[in-house]
Amino acid sequence: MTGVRGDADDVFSHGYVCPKGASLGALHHDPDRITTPLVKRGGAFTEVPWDEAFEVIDERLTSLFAEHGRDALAVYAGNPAAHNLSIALYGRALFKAIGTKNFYTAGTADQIPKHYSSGYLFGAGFSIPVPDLDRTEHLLLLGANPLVSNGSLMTAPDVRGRLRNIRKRGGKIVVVDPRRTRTAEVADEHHAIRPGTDALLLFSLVHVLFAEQRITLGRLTDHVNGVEDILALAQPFTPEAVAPTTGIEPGEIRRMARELADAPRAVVYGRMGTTTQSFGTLASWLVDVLNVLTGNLDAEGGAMFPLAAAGQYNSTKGRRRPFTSGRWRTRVRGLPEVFGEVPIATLADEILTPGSDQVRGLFTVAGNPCLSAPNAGRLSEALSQLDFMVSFDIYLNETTRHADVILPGTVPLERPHYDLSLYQIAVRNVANWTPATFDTDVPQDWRTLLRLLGVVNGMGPRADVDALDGLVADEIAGRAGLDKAVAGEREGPERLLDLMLRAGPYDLTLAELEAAPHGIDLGPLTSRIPDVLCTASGKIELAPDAITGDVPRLVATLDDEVESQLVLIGRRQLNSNNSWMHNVEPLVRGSNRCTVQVHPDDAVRIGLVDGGTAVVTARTGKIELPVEITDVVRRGVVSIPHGWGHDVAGVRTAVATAHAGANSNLLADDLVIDVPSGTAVLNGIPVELAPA
Ligand SMILES: Nc1nc2c(c(=O)[nH]1)N[C@H]1C(S)=C(S)[C@@H](COP(=O)(O)OP(=O)(O)OC[C@H]3O[C@@H](n4cnc5c(=O)[nH]c(N)nc54)[C@H](O)[C@@H]3O)O[C@H]1N2
Ligand SMILES: Nc1nc2c(c(=O)[nH]1)N[C@H]1C(S)=C(S)[C@@H](COP(=O)(O)OP(=O)(O)OC[C@H]3O[C@@H](n4cnc5c(=O)[nH]c(N)nc54)[C@H](O)[C@@H]3O)O[C@H]1N2
Ligand SMILES: [Mo]
Repeated sequence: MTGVRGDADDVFSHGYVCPKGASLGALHHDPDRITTPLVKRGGAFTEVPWDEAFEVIDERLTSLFAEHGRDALAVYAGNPAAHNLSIALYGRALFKAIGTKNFYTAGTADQIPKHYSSGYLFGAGFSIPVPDLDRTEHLLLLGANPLVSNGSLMTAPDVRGRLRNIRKRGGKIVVVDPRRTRTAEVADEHHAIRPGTDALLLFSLVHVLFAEQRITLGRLTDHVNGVEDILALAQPFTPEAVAPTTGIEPGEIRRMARELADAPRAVVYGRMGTTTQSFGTLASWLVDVLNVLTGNLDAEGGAMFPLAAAGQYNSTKGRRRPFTSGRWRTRVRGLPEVFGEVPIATLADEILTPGSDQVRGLFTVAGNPCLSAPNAGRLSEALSQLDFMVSFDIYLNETTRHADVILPGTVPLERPHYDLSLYQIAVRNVANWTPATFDTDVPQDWRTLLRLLGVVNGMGPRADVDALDGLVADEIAGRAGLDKAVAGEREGPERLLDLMLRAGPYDLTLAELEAAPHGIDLGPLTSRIPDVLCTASGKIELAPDAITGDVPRLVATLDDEVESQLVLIGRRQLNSNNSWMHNVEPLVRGSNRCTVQVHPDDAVRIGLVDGGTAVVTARTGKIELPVEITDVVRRGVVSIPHGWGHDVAGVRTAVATAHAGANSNLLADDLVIDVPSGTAVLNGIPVELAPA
């Protein structure tokens, strides 16, 4: 292996590659990676053959189910699970077979409010309109830092180039963020909003549009219900009313609204900073309310619905069930299911609170909630009390150290790749298949997952994986009205993807993708309304009760005294990917450091010095870390990146441990959530700072 480079001929990236992509080789060769199953005996892990690992799992899971039922096993699927074809396809089958109500994912510490609002507005949780970056002339971006994150719920390689082109076309970029991020630095305008107040700002923009008669539904006119309701709901949110809380002047708010309305092609886009905050659902919803009211939804240069080549619910033929949530609730806190997932903010409650249906076992799949979930200290304590835990992962880390069995997964270069989820939110319709680069002794992930499926289906530790694979393929083929035989000799995810491509809107086959190693360009985004809508009415439901029911909670914040309390926000780093790439040496050099950024005025008041150490305290915990004094953060706001805090006992990540940092999620409060969706609030956490 000599190196990883971008592919200049790629139809989408044109050769752009981020530092983490460039480090896939180093990840592949990481000596700390787990490649043999580990079983914990007498408190220590030993390497065992695969058969033995499955025997242990079979014995322990079978008795757990027999004694306590299926809900006693919780599942947590992390972020990499969403970008792994085997896990996306076979994980789904496995989780369904487990049949637990306690299904958790990283999504409830991330984007679930957007699925929730899209679900109710457009009828499907994955009908998320994305900014048509390549044609827009006005981008209002809130709580996102695509220059570092490379775009999220907006798949767009080389965001920097695409944003530069907006300005070259004479367009404008406006960033709303409590931090002056890299994205803010390349924008025309930056508004340092007070954390957690975006819904107020967005509602005020709506208010101004109505007050100044700037609503233009255009071709959406016949496809929208509820516009009158929005007019009524927006009444309290005058620019004057929201200015003290948001920290943005009324004149500025009016100007922002006018420029948004006047731009020929404009789009509002919000991400992490708007979802993982107290009003995540309302902010996510209002982003699209603005896109609708300005006539920019489903229009070129506005917010458009991608048409992916495979696996997209809103382009499935036949009957589509409108989105709903809250079909079940969690036992302890009564939090709603969304998308079949329940909030990670309450997993510790379910483990630690005695009673029937108590969670006693856990299966983690490519997740590290001991660093990524709120009140991570309590969660870690809870995991140590489980009867049984299995992790499917590539490292022995902060979370998997609690497991009884760790099953190793492949790393990206050892498996083929087609990103089912990212293409559903891409700024251009493309399809690209990447075969595996290396052979490996680690079984392909789908084989491991099917073996687990055999265990949970009571077929023992040596189920016939190929027979199970045939059944999964039958189901996918059946749903698409195909016979699995059309996929020929293929097996595993290749067969499933081939079937899904054939059933998709472009009638592609995997063979066609294989013949196009640089990808297939399916063209710019196109208008999809009304076909894309899956609501019962067949229209956009602009003011559904499931969302507007939370407006009174927002109205109440208008009377809040603007507090002088410091609040904590996060910070993504170019060389990090959440928690797990810190064991890759080239990525933890230099600027990639876990510091608390403090505004100079706050530093003086508190008595902090640059390079000194601060103690940061919140309701749930306390951490110590180096101080970085900088005016990139707003006064009253401090920023700490998440995914650090590797200095715990029993991990096998030498590089990460040597660059440990502190775990910011010891400070995030599990009791503070976005109410409609139950999503964790990871931004705007009240904290105290003091010199160490
Ligand atoms: N305070 C704060 N907290 C946050 C966030 C924040 O901004 N601030 N961001 C949130 C967001 S957006 C997310 S998505 C979550 C992420 O939350 P998680 O998904 O829980 O955390 P990751 O750090 O992505 O952990 C990924 C795990 O998968 C393993 N892994 C990596 N690659 C593979 C693979 O190919 N196969 C297998 N089997 N395992 C693999 C890693 O070893 C690691 O254990 O964190 C959330 N937490
Ligand atoms: N390099 C790198 N890239 C990544 C990741 C990574 O860890 N590292 N993680 C990946 C993952 S899992 C995800 S989900 C995406 C996330 O992608 P993004 O959402 O684009 O990335 P973030 O840096 O989390 O951006 C959130 C921004 O919100 C701001 N913010 C905080 N609170 C508020 C608020 O109340 N209001 C407003 N308006 N802004 C606020 C923060 O200052 C921050 O700039 O990135 C992905 N890409
Ligand atoms: Mo994420």
